[in-house]
Amino acid sequence: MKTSIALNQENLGLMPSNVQTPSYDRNKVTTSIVHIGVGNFHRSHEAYYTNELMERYGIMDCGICGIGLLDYDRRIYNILKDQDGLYTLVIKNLDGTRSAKIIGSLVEYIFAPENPIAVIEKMANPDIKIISLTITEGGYNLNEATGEFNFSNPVIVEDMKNPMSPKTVFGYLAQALKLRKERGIAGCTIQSCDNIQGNGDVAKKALLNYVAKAEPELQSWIEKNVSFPNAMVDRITPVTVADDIKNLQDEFLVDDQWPVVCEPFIQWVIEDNFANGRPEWEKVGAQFVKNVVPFENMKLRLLNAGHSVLGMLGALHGYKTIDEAARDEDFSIFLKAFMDEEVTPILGDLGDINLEQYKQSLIKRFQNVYIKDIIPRICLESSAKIPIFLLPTIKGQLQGDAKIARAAFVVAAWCKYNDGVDENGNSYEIVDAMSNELIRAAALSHQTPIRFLEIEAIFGKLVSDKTFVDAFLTSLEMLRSKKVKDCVKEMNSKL
Ligand code: CS2
Repeated sequence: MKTSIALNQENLGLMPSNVQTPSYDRNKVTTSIVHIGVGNFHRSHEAYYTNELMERYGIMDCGICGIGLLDYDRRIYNILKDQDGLYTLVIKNLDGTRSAKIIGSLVEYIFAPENPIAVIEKMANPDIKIISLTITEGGYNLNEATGEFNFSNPVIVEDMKNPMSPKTVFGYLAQALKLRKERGIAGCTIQSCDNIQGNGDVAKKALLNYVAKAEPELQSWIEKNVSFPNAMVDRITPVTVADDIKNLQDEFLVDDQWPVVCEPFIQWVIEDNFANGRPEWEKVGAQFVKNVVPFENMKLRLLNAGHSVLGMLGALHGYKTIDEAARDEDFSIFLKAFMDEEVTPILGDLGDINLEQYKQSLIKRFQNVYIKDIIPRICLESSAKIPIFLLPTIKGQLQGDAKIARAAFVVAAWCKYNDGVDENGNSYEIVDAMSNELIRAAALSHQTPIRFLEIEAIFGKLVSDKTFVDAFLTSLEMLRSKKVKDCVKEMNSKL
């Protein structure tokens, strides 16, 4: 058996021919993008597109400097240090074939807890034109129901007190932009890559809210010199598991401590609103448009909500991965009907997008057996996801013909999910910033079902909408008296 080759710059030339390696000279790459949150998604998406620009067009001035803000990021920092910023992207096709590509666009990395000043200086550096973010849906620190910035969050309180050693993205951005202003450096683009409707607008709102209190004199400078394009981002990127590392060693002889696996599909639709220039990502497939809202609506409410549908129902049933749930005929009929009858009518004008094709392709993507996207990844942080992915559909439908039975059923399944045990008696952890509140509300809902909808930061005024409350109560009662699959079968046959 051949031994695998440790991934680093020096060994690139030793990689077998079935591994694609950067053919460009990484020493010539200059950095103009700072990215906060170098998780798997950034590495399968923005860093991939940028690598393609370097590889296919020799465009070398768009190197990325990754930033890790959380203690948790220490691991990726150490690994990228060992691997000279290189990592492998393994694309798993629907027919079981896979390709391995080494990505070279990540050329620097700073671990913020060890060197906050270096991070502030890097973001303020005149060469940096874009600061991009994948900080998760919950990372914008806004109350889901009221949209208000949460100043009582202890890390925000700390950042206000110690501006030069920030902990949050807002603390860092405020100090870096302040330096840019003081030094007469041009503004930049803050580019959110998170799954949020109007992600650029949300990033802007959160930052301006923070700055209004922390650095009030900076507000008008930001308004004039910084842009916040909205974007729809898409590529299903599961958690990396030990088998992925081993398969990469066995099949491609690459010894990578943290490769990224993903599906072949990729999409990035971006509002063309960049304050200080941008890479020509359109050359490698990104779409620049005037209005990204229809694309966001479609993706968040069909793909992300679709994931939550399969995640919640699948978790109760005891499935482990999304593909298992998506290949369950009862669940996939339910999902397609949810998409057709509850989401499609309120998507509005989507121009020349073929929606039927999009929905069919989503179901195929969910069913990709090689992806093995684990259900806990989908269900984690649902308190930040459901209000973005699912509740807008319910609110939209309540303004129209009020078809919400399936969406309300998923909310009820989420309530039951917070009991922390599936229908086979196996318990699981509720990983959520609001886990205490969710678990408490779910427990109370056994006696008084409406308690779950009284979580104001999630449901806001929906708790007083009779149509929604009735649909939720009916679903929860059904889910507490029979198995989720029987409920779904019944709904599939009746509705
Ligand atoms: C998922 C997303 O987090 C989730 O619940 O729906 O991570 C999804 O896989 C991506 O947005 C796909 O583009």
